[in-house]
Amino acid sequence: MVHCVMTTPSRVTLTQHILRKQTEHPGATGQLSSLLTQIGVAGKLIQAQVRRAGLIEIWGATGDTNVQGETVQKLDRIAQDALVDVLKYSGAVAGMASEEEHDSIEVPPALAGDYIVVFDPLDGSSNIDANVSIGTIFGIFKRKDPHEVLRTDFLRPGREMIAAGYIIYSSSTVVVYTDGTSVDGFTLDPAAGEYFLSRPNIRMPDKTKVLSVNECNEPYWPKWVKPYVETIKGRNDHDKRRVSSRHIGSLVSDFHRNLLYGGVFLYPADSRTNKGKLRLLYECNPLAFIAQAAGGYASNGLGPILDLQPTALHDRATLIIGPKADVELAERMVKEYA
Ligand code: P6P
Repeated sequence: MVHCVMTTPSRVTLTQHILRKQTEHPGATGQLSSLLTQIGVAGKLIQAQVRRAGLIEIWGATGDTNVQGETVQKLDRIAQDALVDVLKYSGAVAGMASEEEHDSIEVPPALAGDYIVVFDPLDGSSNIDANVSIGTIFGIFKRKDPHEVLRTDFLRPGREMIAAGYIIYSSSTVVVYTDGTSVDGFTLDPAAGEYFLSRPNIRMPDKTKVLSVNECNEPYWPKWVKPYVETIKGRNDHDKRRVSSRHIGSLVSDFHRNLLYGGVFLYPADSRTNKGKLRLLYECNPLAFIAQAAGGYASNGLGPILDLQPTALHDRATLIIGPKADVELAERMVKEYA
């Protein structure tokens, strides 16, 4: 009796999934697979520290400030160092840009590979001391020139990304990534030390059930925001609440919930800065790439986030991200209230 081998294991690991995706690209060298797998390793290293934040005195700020002028939390530095080390020695990366570094980081040519990685090592880190879920956000580009890392390797529209994802450190550690075709979620089994496929082919619901915005910024909002928020809230009637407000101030967590349940997140530019707060390269673009692959949409109010041409590594942008119809509604209201 010949036993046929199951074509799909009962529990698909992150690495198995990545390798299966690789078979869809006959010319693939395996570098992207290695890179994505190594990002998963970095996630394990970071979550091991996040899990112990209050226990090994790494809570609280280092007293330093980063290029954004924000207080650097000790976990920020741990996350930054873990990612840089893992990516530098992955054999797949030529250069990287991080929220925590003023300039891009070039990998020594002897170690360099074909890819460019942009990342926020620990988004939401102002919430660390309150034990609110935080996360790593990353985007991956193919390098432009095989012989040198160019400024334009980083300053390019997000649409040129070939993969993007995030890792959330919460009740469990979850990796969500896309190669632009499907968006897939993996949960770390701490007992096995391995990520297993937990949410294959995530699709963003078309209907908005959640609204995520910091309403205390209302005094600084452009004219279109208040009527937009009221329009969304106005869908609730006497006996049925169709939309709930959920905003925990950790972009990656707010986005993950909205991706699964159907929700709009917005952080508009405000009159204090005339710029948005969120960073284009390593916050807005990766999440916009994921939203698009899941059937959603992300805009700066005037057009797709993914079409924006960055002028500097730490550019900021207005972000409206969620079900396509309600992001497009925001774009119409921006025009109407201009
Ligand atoms: P505000 C966290 O510091 C962060 O960068 C995002 O994760 C989050 O969405 C945003 O800032 C919250 O900003 O101004 O509402 O506190």
